[in-house]
Amino acid sequence: MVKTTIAKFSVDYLQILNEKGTLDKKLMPNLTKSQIIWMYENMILTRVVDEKMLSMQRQGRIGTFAPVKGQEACQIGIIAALDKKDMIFPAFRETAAHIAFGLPPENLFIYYAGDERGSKTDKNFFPIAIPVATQLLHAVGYAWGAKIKKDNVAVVVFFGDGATSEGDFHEAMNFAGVFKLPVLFVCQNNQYAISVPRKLQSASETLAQKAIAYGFDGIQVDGNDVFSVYKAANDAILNIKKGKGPCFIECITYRLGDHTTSDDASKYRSQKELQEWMKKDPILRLRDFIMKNKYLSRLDEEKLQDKVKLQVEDVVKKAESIEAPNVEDIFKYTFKEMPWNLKEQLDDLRESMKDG
Ligand SMILES: Cc1ncc(C[n+]2csc(CCOP(=O)(O)OP(=O)(O)O)c2C)c(N)n1
Repeated sequence: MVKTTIAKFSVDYLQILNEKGTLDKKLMPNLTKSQIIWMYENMILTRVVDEKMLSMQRQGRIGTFAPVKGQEACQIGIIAALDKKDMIFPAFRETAAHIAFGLPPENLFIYYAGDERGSKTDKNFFPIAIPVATQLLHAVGYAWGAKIKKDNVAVVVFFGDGATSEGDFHEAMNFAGVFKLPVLFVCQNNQYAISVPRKLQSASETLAQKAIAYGFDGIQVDGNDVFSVYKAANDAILNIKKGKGPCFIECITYRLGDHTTSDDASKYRSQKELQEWMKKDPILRLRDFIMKNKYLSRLDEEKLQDKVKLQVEDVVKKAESIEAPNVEDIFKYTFKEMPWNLKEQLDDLRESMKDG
């Protein structure tokens, strides 16, 4: 009998600015002061939008909403490494990615108020995907098309730790690996899929290692350190654009808020655990770095916070001032030709609206 090791694998973990504020200068990517301030501004803008959404949901002005608090660095670090020609496939918690990629923030308020027009954009950003992991197949299909057309773009797909248990995830990873597709898989491991903790999601030591089984690289990064996320994304995007195939980034992070506005995370997470992660808040970490390096004075930073708050008030005004959508839209866009039963219901609706 012959027994030899035919393959060995390892998974790297990347952290550049740690929770104590110590910077690993050797690993620090080349970022200008204005790029770092751009990251910070987008992070605080996202935080204010998130808080506003929560209060508006409680007032009945928008519907169910999934807060992103705590995950801003995972998304903004990725977006910072992209080009406008690249294509993004979000899940339902990608508020930071939406804002940083330059989509109007008011679209989010419009969408969450139940108006599909909030999904319309001329940017390369797919509509929000509520069914878990479906967007991975859309992304891979798009990437396959891009490869056939020889478009030099990267396709980025965001998803959570829970999505890695879906068949769609494995099918997407397999096709991406086999056809060496230009896809960056961004798994935001925020430790929970609603109430299911990460350790019950998968027996794998890391989620990043799942990429290895499909024939490409996976790396784990500190998802609350925007510099680590940016560096991993930038390296991956360079390789993707050289035609080297897909990459998987597992961002270790934490959802500081509830799963959605219909959830109460205190039922399944301890206050102590939450407090520990609050200390690792990605915004606090970047703010400390910015202040320590005197990129902004205390006054400039306060002014920036005020500017962002006013901006969000304007955004909400804009979102709430658009004309209501046509009720008849409910009946359109699902079938090429409207079936008889929908036609009947549409006629009933028209009649009832005539009555007043
Ligand atoms: C196919 C499908 N199954 C179940 C659900 C209900 N659901 C919504 S979010 C969620 C958990 C998702 O967890 P994860 O992928 O880790 O993302 P996170 O919510 O943590 O961002 C579930 C089960 C759904 N939306 N789609």
